[in-house]
This record gives sequence, C-alpha cells and structure tokens, in this order.
Amino acid sequence: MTYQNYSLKQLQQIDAAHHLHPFTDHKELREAGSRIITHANGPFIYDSEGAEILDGMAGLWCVNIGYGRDELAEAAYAQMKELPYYNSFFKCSTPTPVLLSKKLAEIAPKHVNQVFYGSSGSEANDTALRLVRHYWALEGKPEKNRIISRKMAYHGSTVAGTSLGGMDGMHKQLGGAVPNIVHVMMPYAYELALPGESDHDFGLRAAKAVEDAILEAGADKVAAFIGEPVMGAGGVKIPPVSYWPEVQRICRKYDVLLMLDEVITGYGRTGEWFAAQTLGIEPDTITTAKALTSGYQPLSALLVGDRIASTLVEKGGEFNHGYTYSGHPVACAVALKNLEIIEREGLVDRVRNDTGPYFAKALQERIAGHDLVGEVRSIGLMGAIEIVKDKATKERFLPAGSAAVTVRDHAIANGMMLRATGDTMILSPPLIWTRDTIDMACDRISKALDLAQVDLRKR
Ligand code: PXG
Repeated sequence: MTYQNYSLKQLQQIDAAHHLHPFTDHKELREAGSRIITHANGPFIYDSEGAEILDGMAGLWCVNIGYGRDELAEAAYAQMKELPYYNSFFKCSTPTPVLLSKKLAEIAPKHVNQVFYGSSGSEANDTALRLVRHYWALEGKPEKNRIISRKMAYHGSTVAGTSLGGMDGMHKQLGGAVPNIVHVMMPYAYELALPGESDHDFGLRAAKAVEDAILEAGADKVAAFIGEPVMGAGGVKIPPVSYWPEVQRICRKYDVLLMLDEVITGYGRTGEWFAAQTLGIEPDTITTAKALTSGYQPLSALLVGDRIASTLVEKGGEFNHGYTYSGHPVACAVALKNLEIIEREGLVDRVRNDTGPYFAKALQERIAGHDLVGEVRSIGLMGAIEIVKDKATKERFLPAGSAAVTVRDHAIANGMMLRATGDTMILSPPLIWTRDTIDMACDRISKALDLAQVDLRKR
C-alpha cells in the first residue's frame, strides 16, 4: 500500500481523524487541514498543493545535506539486508555503531572520546542527566545533583527534557518536573540588555546568573550546567562572545560539569563540526541528534568527555540505562554515510568560510533595513529576524507572536519555509545552500515582509 492510492483530501481527512501531532492545537489543525509534504529534493520540499518551497528550516533543524540523497537510502538498504537490527546490550555490538563511535571521537573535541546512543535528542538528554548525576554519586557526592539550566531553553519533550528545558508552556502541562533543576536568565541581549549596557557586559552579567545560582545552592550541591550553545527553538538567541568562556570559567571554579546541548548546532551548523569548537569551550557532555543522520533516520549520540567516561568505566559497575535502539545498526550506517558526505563536500568549511559570512551579510544588507525588522543575527547557517512594530523602541505588535505568524504565512505562500517562534523568524537551512540559494531566500523573505507589512498596518 502506498499513499498514492489516496487523494490528498483523503489523507488530510484521515490525518484529522486519527493523528495527534506534536506541539499542535488539534482543534485548530482539524479545522484548517494539515499541509502534507509529499516529496523533496535538494533544498526544496513539495506540498499537497503542488507548491515548491525552499526549506529554510532543513526539515526541523536537521536535513543538513539536503533531500534526495540516494547514498543514504542505499546505505540503509544495504544494512537492512545484512543486519536490520541487533541490540548492543549483554556484551554485544554491531559493526556500524562501532565505526560511528570512532568517527565521532575523531571529529569531537579532543577530550571527548565516548558515545552513548539513543533515537532522539530528548533521549540523549535523559541519558546526559542520568550520567552526570551518576558520575557525582560514583565520586562519593550523591548530593551534588542539582542542574542549572536557563529560561526558554529547549532540551526535548520527554519528562526529563521538559524539566531541563525552560519553556513555561511545557512546564505548565508537566504536572511535576524532575526535581532539582533550576533555570536562570538567558543570554538574550536584544531584549534583556540594560540601556547602555554593552554586549560584552551583558554576556558577563548573564554568566553571573549561573554563578549566583551555584552560590545560592552551594557548589557541593550543583552537578552541572546545561545549555544550548545558541538557543534554537527559543529563537536563535546568540549569546555575546563574552558569555560562554565566562560560564566555563565559573563551572571550573566551582567544579560544576558543563553539559552542552548541540542537538541543533552539531554537525556543521556553526561552521565547525560542533559549536563547542566554534566557541572554544570544553564541555563534559555534548548532546547531539538531528543532523547526525541529516534526519534520514532517528538517531542521537551523547558524546561523553574523558572525565565522566573514566569514572564510569573505572568505578561504575553496571550503568542501568539504555534503549532498545541504542546503536541501531541502520541508523548508524546512515549516520556514517551522512558524515562522509558532509566531509567529502566540505560543507563545514563552506559554512565557516563562505556561506556563513555571506548569509550574515545578506541578512544585514537585504533584511535588516526593513521597517518590520528590529534586528537580524546569525551564526554559521543559523539566523533570526526580530519582527517589530517600531524599530527604534522595539515595540512589538499585539497579540504577541501574531506578527511573526503573518510573516511566516506570507513566506510559505511565496515559496519560503521558515519558522516563527514568538515574534522571531528563524532560519536554519540545509548546509548545501549556496550564495544563490541565500539570495533566493532573501528575495522571498523580503517579499513576505512587504506583504505582511500591508496586513499588519491595517490592524
Ligand atoms: N535539544 C535541543 C537543543 C533541541 O533543539 C531537542 C533537544 C530534542 O530533540 P528530539 O529529537 O527529542 O526532538 C531539541 C529538538 C522547534 C523544534 O520548534 C525544535 C526541536 C524539536 C521540535 C521542534 O524549533 N528541537
């Protein structure tokens, strides 16, 4: 049976009748009908109306090598025929996770040499949380178990992911978070810097919030700090350059582990394999998923630094944790091929040296001047556009979030997929974008902004 036996209308009806979607108001969706994406190629997706849409979000921050890569399909096919599944419990292993672990240790920061697999970023963060708490217990300090995170952080949607994250709307529906996780201010200068405060000083102040939280609890009670190098789902919030080195200095001062969530920034997005390398910091854990397989298979890899790994190995005994699909052979085969393609096509270097700087310049020169735009910012191929009513005062349109949705809807109608979060438009395109693709995106975004402006001024 294939979906071609159904009309798109029928698929929408069945979708509405049976399918509960993530992060969706189902009543609203059922009234509107879902947009069904049927196929994709290179940087484009194609929807149920037959429209070709430039995918400014790489699926959902993941399709870094673009769509339609036969090599990944072939890698999956070959692996499925040879060995579709075997577990990595009970002293067993299969070849592809073994080789993928070696590859990941090669591209990760020097002190990071071990990998624990799952199938999603949320699972990987669950593993990370358990691992850091277990680490301190093994070190004889079980009470050193508090985790410091940040408001507006996104670390996934399982109970642990939601608890680690700092999204109020998610916490409200949780009915009880994992205990001992606290959230401090985010390093978001555009809204939180004080009048006259420099970016540098703001970065130090935001880092100081981490120190204050450590001191409030007592350093002997704090296991780790977790953060996204650049907050993704929270709105591509790029911290000032002073922030991360200072956070690392503080963590070291109080012997607090540093957990970096690179589910979005991993595998080239910021112009290095990992943002840890872009930022020059040395985290104890690095959570990765998404672009590890370019989204072609569900797979996450928690990269574990030597400090935690050596305690786990030397003193740990059995680590009572793992998933049926930890080290799934097919997903790992696809990841290996994906990393090979990223390397062969020089996509990481291209982001660092060419498309990243070009993207930044294009956003500044072609988008930042628009009346609706309060600020543009980017790092590598990850960018944000703040939508405002008044450039000078940064006043937003009301109700909050509605203006960005207007821009987004015009963008999609004009062949440009981007995401709205709050009043921020987000871009996180495949790393295969060229200068021409960036130009095309700017054309379409400018048009969407113009059309949105007409609508918004009518309000
Ligand atoms: N950490 C970070 C930093 C993420 O961005 C996760 C963990 C969880 O990964 P999984 O694979 O469990 O979804 C994510 C996921 C959005 C959006 O709307 C972002 C994510 C997921 C869904 C939607 O921007 N990021």
